[in-house]
Amino acid sequence: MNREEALTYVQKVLPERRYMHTLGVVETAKELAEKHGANVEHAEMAAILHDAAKHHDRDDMKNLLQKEDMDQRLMQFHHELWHAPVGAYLAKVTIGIESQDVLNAIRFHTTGRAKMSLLEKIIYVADYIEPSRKFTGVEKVREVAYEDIDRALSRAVKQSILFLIEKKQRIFPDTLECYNDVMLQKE
Ligand code: DGI
Ligand code: FE
Ligand code: FE
Ligand code: FE
Repeated sequence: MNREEALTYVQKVLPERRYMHTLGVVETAKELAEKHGANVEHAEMAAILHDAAKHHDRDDMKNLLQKEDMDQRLMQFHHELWHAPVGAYLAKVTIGIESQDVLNAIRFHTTGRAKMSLLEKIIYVADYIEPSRKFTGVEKVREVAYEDIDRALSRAVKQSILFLIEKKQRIFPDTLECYNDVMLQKE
């Protein structure tokens, strides 16, 4: 599928609000990719598809997680985390995306991970700062995203973990490994 077809696909499977969020991530990811010298077409495709599985049937996601040999630790964590790897699966199988970097950017957009590629960082940060995001601390990440993607990632990951602790949610190992990795660089 080309970008138009991929957009039509996600428009069909997502409610209006989530589709608007997706369009915000697309614009932000393209700007960040241009600014930081990443592949703009890859950034656009990953952004279009990043939340493709957000409203996928929960039982079906559970089946796919088992059948398709995804990270089995996900089963013990909040189902909110499942849409990222299932989205990568749909991008590969249904949409026909071949770039492993694009598939990884979708797969790790929720938790992050250690040693993220530039494209993975861009999608993670764009998802966090796109124009319709209003939560506390978003400005702190927006401020630096166009100058220093690593600092933006580091701020976003820190704030996400603090938010999860406040909500008494468990933290997935990839999220913690992402935090430990970004803390190697100085704020
Ligand atoms: O799909 P979006 O709403 O655009 O954003 P997202 O995919 O980045 O995050 C979805 C939710 O996942 C968000 O409320 C935070 C949550 N999340 C991220 N990392 C973890 C997590 N939830 C748990 N329980 N554990 C994590 O490590
Ligand atoms: Fe998401
Ligand atoms: Fe996110
Ligand atoms: Fe999103």
